[in-house]
Amino acid sequence: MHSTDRIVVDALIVGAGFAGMYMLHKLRAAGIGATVVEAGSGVGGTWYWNRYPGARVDIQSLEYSFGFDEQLEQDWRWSERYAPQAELLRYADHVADRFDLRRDMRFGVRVTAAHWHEAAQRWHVETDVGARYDCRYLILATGCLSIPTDVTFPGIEDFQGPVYRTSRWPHEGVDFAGQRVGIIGTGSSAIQSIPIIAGQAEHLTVFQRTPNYSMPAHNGPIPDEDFQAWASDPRGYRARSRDTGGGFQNEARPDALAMATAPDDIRTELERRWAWGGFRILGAFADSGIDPEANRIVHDFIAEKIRAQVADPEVAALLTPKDHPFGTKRPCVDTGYYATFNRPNVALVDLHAAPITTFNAGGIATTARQHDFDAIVLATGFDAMTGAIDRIDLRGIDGLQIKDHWAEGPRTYLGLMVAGFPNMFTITGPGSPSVLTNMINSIEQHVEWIAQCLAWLGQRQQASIEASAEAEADWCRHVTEAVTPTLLPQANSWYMGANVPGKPRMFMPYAGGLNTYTEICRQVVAKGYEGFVVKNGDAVLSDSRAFTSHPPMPDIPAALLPIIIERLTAAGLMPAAE
Ligand code: N01
Repeated sequence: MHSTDRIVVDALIVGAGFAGMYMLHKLRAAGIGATVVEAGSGVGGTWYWNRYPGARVDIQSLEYSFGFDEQLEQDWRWSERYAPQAELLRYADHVADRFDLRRDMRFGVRVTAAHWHEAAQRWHVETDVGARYDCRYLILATGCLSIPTDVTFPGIEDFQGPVYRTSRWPHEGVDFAGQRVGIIGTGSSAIQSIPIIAGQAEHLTVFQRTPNYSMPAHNGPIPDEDFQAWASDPRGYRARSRDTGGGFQNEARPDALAMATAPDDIRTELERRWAWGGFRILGAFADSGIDPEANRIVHDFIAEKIRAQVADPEVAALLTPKDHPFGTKRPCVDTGYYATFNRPNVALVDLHAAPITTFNAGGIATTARQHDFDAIVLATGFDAMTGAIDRIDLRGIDGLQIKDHWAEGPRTYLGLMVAGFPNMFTITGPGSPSVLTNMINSIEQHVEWIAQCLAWLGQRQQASIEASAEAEADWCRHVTEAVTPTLLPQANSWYMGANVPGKPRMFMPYAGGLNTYTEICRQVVAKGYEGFVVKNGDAVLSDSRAFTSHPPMPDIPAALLPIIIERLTAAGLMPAAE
């Protein structure tokens, strides 16, 4: 590698989604030169790629938007409670224009390799278009759900019609009018697109392996009361959103237990939340995420709602989740999903009863029969959280490869840095609350932390920072501690890496909540970047290896303590009682 033909920048940001956009804005404000490289031809990340019919946000738009600029917040008006993809992309474009971000962005550029050069204390970065960069800081804003899984099927190349992936949807759109369409998958992408495709196509066949829980969005214009709650005090509203576990307002009740509530009161509460829509039902009872019996109560309520929406009891039974507790896979939010199965032009195929054997020229053969199609849609998910990072040939100190460092699952400190990879930051990386939260609030918190850190390093003669191996190990243990008391590890979810064959099983996001996490990050800084080693060449400026900023034990209702203690003990995270 010849460093002379490299483009020299202070910071290279990979990805022009909301994370990369705000990171660039923030670094500019701090006087740090930054360039963004982006594989797509425009900004927007998730909302650039996922253009499938029905794609929309499932956190209320009032909360799923940037809060860093008061005027931006005042000037932008969302048309609907849950904005559709096209509007979210317009918003991303608007932000890029408003802050003149594109002049430091390079589109159609995918990073292929990044190697740390210890002597120079810099990253050398290669791209698929030949451009090479030499940067002090490498910031991976590559997204948690940006790389589709490699799912394929025998004979797929023999199918004579088009095969679309929801996450790589043609920009010109697809017209399914008069067509027989098959869709594989029943996750959020499928659940959003199925009602729309069913309305266009002559016939739609849904291939389902695992049914998911879905709650109604009740989408429409933003209700006056919601808008007023926001407009009367946008700053306070945002602060309240960020001061929650999920980064959005959910009326969570940490003291309310389904197991201690009378059945009529449970129903009243669940009905009220179902009528409100979206994720609100998740906040109803503190024990539903921990106690299987409490979870069953919510499950039974949703199962009843599915039966009420689906005319055929057999189809309703097939659509009802059986293999995982409510909330342990990411629940979906839909508009008319279950009722779509009442349409005469929609059929549901249970892949457990009749698995796919092969694709062929006409369509898809299962063990039961042949299904002929004009087009097939794969809504088969993502190599979540690590996929985009794993695909870069990333090498840290002494050539340490990220895929070796992560051979048993992704290890990070705070989801922000990786031991052995100095000056490399991940925005909403594994080990941070990320996908368990309102992403935009998590992104803002990470970007602000990183910008503050780089400004701090700049004041120390451009020092380098690296997570210590001890702090990383400690943080990984804490990530496990945070999730072990819950039911979350019980599902074969993409949170666990379970949807990618061969991927190590490890619960990747931090389940301790965004508010708790934000406070931990604040304390780490207040203690002089504890857990990080800060160097200038060979001179060590600070070296506080341990991570001690553990959050205090949350106030847990006493009734839940036995289950929590049992799980922590079984996982070896707590000594067994004598
Ligand atoms: O992917 P998924 P997604 N044969 O992994 C099935 C976010 N998101 O793109 O569960 C047959 O959830 C698979 O079946 P199974 C959100 O965080 C948000 O829908 O493995 N089926 C499953 O049904 C979401 O959770 C929004 O048995 C196969 C489906 O494909 C995340 O993205 C919208 C198969 C994949 O579901 C991922 O959602 C969309 C095979 N070989 C997405 N392989 C918003 O609303 C996989 N499947 C903001």
